[in-house]
Amino acid sequence: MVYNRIKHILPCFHFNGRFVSVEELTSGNINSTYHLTYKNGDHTIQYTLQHINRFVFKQPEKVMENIELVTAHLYGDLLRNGEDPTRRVLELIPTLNGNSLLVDEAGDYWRAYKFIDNATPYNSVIKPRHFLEAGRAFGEFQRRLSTFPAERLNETIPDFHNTTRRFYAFVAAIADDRVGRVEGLDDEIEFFFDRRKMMNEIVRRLKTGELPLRVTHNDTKINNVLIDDITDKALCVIDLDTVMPGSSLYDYGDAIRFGASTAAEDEEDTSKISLDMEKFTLFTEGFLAETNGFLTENELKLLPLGIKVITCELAMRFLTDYIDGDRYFKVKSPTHNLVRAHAQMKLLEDIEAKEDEMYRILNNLIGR
Ligand code: ADP
Ligand code: GN1
Ligand code: MG
Repeated sequence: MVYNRIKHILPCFHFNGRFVSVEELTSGNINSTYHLTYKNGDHTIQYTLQHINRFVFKQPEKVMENIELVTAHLYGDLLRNGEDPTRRVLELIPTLNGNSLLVDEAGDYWRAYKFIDNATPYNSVIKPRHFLEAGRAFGEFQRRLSTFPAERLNETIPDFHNTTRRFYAFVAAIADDRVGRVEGLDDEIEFFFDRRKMMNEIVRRLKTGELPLRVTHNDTKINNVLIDDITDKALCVIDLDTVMPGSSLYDYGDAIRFGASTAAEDEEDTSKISLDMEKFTLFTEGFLAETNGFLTENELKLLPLGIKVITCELAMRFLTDYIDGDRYFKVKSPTHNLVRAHAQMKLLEDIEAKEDEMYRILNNLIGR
């Protein structure tokens, strides 16, 4: 029962009122999230309680430090610009000791936020307008954080989007073959070896300074934006665990990879998977509306490279985890990571085929 997993945690946070119910939210691949409902008289108050995955986040204190800094900056920036921060920024709930992080007796790490209600994190684009809004939201996130010094943030997962390092990890997993899954994967392995040079294209430009290091979200799936149920406008960017110094190309690219695909990230029937160019255009419009003023010319003109590199990176991460015995991503079956890898490989092939068209559309939008 879900309640039994969290009941020892509830008295440790400043939750207001009487506990009523808990529901597990299962959309994420890493942490466990619980939606809590409390009542104070007639007043209903909701929270999210999250159990932090220690295999992925080795130093949860550093993750929370980043989240505290970033949410405070976003809150201040909204106020400074005369905007109401209510429901626009994640709000941490402190523990009774006044910390943002709780360590329980088993050594597990927990944190809680105020739940933003009457808003939906979509797993796929149902109304096209939502994707334009998502583009705007992730662009706005970068714009507001462009005045935050990136060096003040901890690198909570070192080399998170260092695709070149990810390739080395992939090669090491093949060599280890921990669970005997490498046999029969020749085509998949060749697929990534063939793209080895392309994978280095963003890392190389970050090193030469051709692309700047920025404060980025690093996990820009559309379900990490809450859309207001009444106005259909983007309200708040959530899931701030991976906010770190990074490249704007990855944030832009990952959002398109996930949201502009015609099928789910783990679709088994790869014939259903392609890149929807209308959705690509919508997101790009929203993103540019917020970022055209401050992204450098290099960043703007290279945005589609982000889509290609991040899709390749994630496909390879899924295959690496499959070879490694499913230690990183939550899986629903022993082949789930392989299915995910195949889906992202198919999407990448379609992205490669549409590359020229993407640059053409982007250039038109930039020039408008
Ligand atoms: P994960 O890393 O597992 O994706 P998220 O932080 O995105 O974790 O949270 C998982 C889900 O919990 C989200 O998709 C959303 O449905 C819900 N959620 C998380 N925080 C909030 C919040 N403050 N308000 C409303 N819903 C939230
Ligand atoms: C993980 O937890 P979630 O679902 O938001 C992963 C991302 C991947 C994503 C793929 C910390 O994100 O990098 O792109 O799965 N997060 C981490 O769905 O590795
Ligand atoms: Mg999420």
